[in-house]
Amino acid sequence: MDLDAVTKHSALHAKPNGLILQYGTAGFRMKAEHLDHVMFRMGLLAVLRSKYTKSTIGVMVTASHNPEEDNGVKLVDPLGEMLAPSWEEHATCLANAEEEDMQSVLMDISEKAAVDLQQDAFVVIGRDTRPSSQKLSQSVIDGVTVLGGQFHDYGLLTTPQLHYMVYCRNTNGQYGKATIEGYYQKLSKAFVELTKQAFCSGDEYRSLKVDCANGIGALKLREMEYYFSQELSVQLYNDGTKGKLNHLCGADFVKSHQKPPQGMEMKSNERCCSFDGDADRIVYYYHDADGHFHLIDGDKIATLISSFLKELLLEIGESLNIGVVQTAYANGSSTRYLKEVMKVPVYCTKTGVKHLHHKAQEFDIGVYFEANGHGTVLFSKAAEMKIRELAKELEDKKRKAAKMLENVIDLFNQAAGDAISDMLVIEAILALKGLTVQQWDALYTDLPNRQLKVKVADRQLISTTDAERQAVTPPGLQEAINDLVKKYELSRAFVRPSGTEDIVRVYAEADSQESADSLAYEVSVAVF
Ligand code: 16G
Ligand code: ZN
Repeated sequence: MDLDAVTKHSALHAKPNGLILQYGTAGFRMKAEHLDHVMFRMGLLAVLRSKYTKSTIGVMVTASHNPEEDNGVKLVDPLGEMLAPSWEEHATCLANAEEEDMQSVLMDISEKAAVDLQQDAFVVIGRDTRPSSQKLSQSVIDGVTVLGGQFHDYGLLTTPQLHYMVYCRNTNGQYGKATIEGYYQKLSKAFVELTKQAFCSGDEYRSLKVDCANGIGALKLREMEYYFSQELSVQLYNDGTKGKLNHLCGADFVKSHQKPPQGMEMKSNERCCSFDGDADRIVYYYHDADGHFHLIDGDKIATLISSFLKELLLEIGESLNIGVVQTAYANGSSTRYLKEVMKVPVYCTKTGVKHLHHKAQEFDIGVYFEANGHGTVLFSKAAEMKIRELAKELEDKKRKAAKMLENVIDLFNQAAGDAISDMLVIEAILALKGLTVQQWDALYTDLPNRQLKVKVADRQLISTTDAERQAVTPPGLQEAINDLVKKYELSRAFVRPSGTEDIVRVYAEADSQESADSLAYEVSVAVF
């Protein structure tokens, strides 16, 4: 490690005085102008991580659904997962090191983690369409090269595409080809194969309006469209040619405001969906004949997908276990429907994809979605092998079901929640089952709910347990929430400190919107 070179280059990416950051659920995220030093340092860290894991590591420059002025950075681990928690701490230390301590902090991390410094390092880099992203990704590259790491810069990619590239590269191409064409071809082939089986292929199933949040999703969907345009035609809105990234559009806007994005022309009962700014989240929606807006969020996506998978498993007669993973934000109706009607086991984890992903790995087939639309389905290696065998061995209907499952495995991004991949899965299922968007929506009725943000002096005073559903501190808070919840029917409420903003989040649901609103309000008063 040429520490003098590090010092020299680090000075060119100086840390603003007094700035302290933490590597959180979304990596580092803040105003782009303060991030140059973080990018350089994450380039350094990616090299150490790559040496340590003897694998390719990914660095993604994005701030997802945040405003255009923000940016952020996340490291991607060898199998396409989020960075391991112990290294999140190293990331935080390195990002906060004063200039004169850079050498010692780097040495410290290398020693603590027992990094073999002689090992080669390889880092792949991707970025979203923010004006600041290109320059910031150059700073990452500067960090990588100063430590002697090799790199490949993919340039513009969606976040899940970068996860895919990392996964492909570390599995010797077994998962797929680590190129953008490789990604398009793998997913499109699976999608085309799957939809071939659709007996309901009338026009109404074949077109979809997509709000791309004025982000990278538009570029990538446009490139990919050609590969599946025979089966599905997509009309892109908020494609970045006019509007501002994430401004009044995108999955986060639609989910939190419960209304359509600006610029979308919605006819009644037409299927529409929104990606977020880095295309790792998706939500669907439509206007009914009366002009009412209906949101179909991650919970309903998980339900549609799980029921489809369960039917296929029944068809092939294999007892592979399936589990659904949600967070505390999952609508109570979805949890009840999954457990009681569909009879699938449901688990709740803390907010943040890494928690859901980790839990989902425990099952043969693990379905995970956050209500905000981030999720995917994971197949264990054993389940995948079994399914691929059955697709060869079985006959007739069983074989057809096994083949469909095989295509579903290929269509889901096994490394991360992926708006493009999820969209194609959903479109295939709707076509195969002959379901309209209203029929899908009618699976169950969401309980009215309300989310509020509360500004407090120190949000860390609130700590939680039971997958964030119970407050442990401050003393008395949980008892107060319990008393409030008792006043309403079908009610539930929780509070948790946000991992991405300096606020406390309150969630409440109840039998009517009025009740949910007032319960949320009362709980936020109890927090304050
Ligand atoms: C991050 C998480 C997302 C989570 C959100 C919660 C990842 C890739 N992203 O964006 O899953 O829903 O944080 O934010 O893990 P909050 O802590 O502010 O509520
Ligand atoms: Zn995102």
